[in-house]
Amino acid sequence: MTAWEKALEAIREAGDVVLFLHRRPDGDSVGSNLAMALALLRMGKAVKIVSQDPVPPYLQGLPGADLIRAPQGEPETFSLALALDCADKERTGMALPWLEGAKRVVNVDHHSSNTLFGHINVVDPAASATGELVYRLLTDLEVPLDGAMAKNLYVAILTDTGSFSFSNTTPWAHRIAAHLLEMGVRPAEVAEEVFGSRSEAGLRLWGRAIGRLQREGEGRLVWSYLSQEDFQELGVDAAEGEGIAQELRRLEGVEGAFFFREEAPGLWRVSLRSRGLLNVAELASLFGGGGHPRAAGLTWQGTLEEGSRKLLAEALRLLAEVKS
Ligand SMILES: [Mn+2]
Repeated sequence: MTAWEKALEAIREAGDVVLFLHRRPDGDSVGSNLAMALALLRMGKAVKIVSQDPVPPYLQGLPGADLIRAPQGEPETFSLALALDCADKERTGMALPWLEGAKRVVNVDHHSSNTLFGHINVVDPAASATGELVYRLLTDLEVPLDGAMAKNLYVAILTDTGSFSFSNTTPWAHRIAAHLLEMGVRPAEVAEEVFGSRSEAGLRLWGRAIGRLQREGEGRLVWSYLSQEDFQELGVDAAEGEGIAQELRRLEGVEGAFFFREEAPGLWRVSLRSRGLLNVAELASLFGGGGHPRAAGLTWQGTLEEGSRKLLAEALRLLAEVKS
């Protein structure tokens, strides 16, 4: 039996299932889990979704979002823990005891860095989003898709592919999206709901990061930062800083973009983005980080001055190697 068949069997057999949003949940995490939860309910199972962090406002309107609970009190025991879009089990945060207490753990994900922490692991890095894997699971489970499930799956794929613009956008992502539109998903409405509105404080936060951008290496590198003070003064949480590195990367003539976000005093989370020439996965690995060639991340402990200086120097060195 393949892992895929074992996963199908484990889902069919379980009477009660616990699902998990990963920390700082994104559209793929929320959409995949809600679609799966609604399908499991349809199959007559008891379902709970636990999440350490709240669902960000732009995803709170998704059908089924009211099923999501904080992992409070004694962890309950479930016959099946189904982890979706979690590269490692620690991504479940404070909900981890709920996963570890389950009789069986099925791990479904598309991150190539997945640690295969489940009893059954279905990891497909070729999938554009975990939502794509959930779509295929529901098809094989013969659960009739309804409009609510379709919308959740669409949001999962839409957000993880950067609105069908990232290099993970495959013919399959489009084929599935086409089917979801046939199920009644209205793309203009979904885009308006998910991307259409943002808080003034969030926009001002972006203004700060963009206002202080700096360029190096004849403009081929760009970087900026937000300190803890910035987030505190504007009263916004870290999620509002998502996407800034990607925005910086759009700047004309830029090969690499780096965005430093201070997570704790002197502890910086750094997002690295490349237009293709600079391998940011390689760059990040020099600092103990990792990721994909065009999108990677690392953690820097120390001053911003030293961190940015070292990162830019290594980036310039890698770029010089590419040229020669
Ligand atoms: Mn994902």
